[in-house]
Amino acid sequence: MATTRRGWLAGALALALPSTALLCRGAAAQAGEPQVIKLVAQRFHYTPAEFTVTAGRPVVLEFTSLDFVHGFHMPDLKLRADLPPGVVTRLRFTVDKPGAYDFLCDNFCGDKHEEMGGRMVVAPG
Ligand SMILES: [Cu+2]
Repeated sequence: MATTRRGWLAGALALALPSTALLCRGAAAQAGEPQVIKLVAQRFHYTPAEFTVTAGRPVVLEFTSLDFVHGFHMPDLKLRADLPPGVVTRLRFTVDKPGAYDFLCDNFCGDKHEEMGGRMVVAPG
């Protein structure tokens, strides 16, 4: 796990270093730092159900499930993960294209399972 994390950090740094031009743009100085979004999964919703990230910057979604192995699935980005309770599950990615990306629970979790979903908004960088 630690090796994977270091590998990912090295990759993020390798991507960030050539973009020194961005450092001249104030807030964009953090272009290589991940945007960490904490999400809680619980029958039958994600909290927050909607959140916003910035295009072109790494995103880390940190999930905690309170009650069930929910399934996070964002079809348009081909992202998915099982979310077992009791552990933090992380998904790392970068989205270059601004827009709205819906997500849902794809592990049947009960009578309102079909309502369990949300939306990630990607704002222009
Ligand atoms: Cu669910």
